[in-house]
Amino acid sequence: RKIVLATGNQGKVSELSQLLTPLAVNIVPQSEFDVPEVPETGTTFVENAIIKARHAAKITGLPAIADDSGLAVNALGGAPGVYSARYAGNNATDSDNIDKLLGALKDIEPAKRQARFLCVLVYMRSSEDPTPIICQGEWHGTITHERSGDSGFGYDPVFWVEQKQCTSAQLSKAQKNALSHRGQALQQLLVKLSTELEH
Ligand code: ITT
Repeated sequence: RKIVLATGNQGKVSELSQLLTPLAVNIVPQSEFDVPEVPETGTTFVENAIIKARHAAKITGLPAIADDSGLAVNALGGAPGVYSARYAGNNATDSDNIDKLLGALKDIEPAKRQARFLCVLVYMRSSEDPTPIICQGEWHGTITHERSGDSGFGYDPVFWVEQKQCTSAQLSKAQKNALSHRGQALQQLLVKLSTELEH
């Protein structure tokens, strides 16, 4: 049995693959198929995850899992939110986005730099699935003034994890998955999928 992982983000593929190994299915990254990018026109993580999962399921004819996620910063009224990947523009790199974020928070004192990562995972059995499985996770932290660490992806180098006294880019993949928004959503999805795939 095969499920396509509907993401073009290698950081997500790496984290998701690690936790999905217990499932008795073959998780195939979207890069192994010809899946063109689809415009993420939704205004919520749920809408965008459904758009991506439906698109991949339609093109491959396989069930699909998609991840829509982002960073919501309190002092910025929840921005960049669903626009996290394109915060500094359409072709922005992770580093451009971090520069923009640190600039926007330049004058914000340490006690007011709270943020959270959000993740929605969607599983669609087919492109027409009327009851997709939807799981969510949330991870609280604060935004540092400088980058530290080189693991992970996206905003990890500036996301301070109080419990570990380091940024999320200084955690191993397993440590990050045990705490993160994506890890939490994935734990829930794993429970639901393992029951469903037994039948
Ligand atoms: P796909 O749509 O192909 O999955 P994407 O990177 O465009 O890849 P999103 O639209 O969901 O995905 O954007 C998510 C962005 O949020 C991502 O590019 C990072 O900048 C940020 N982000 C999400 N999860 C993160 C994490 O665990 N660590 C750091 N940054 C994260």
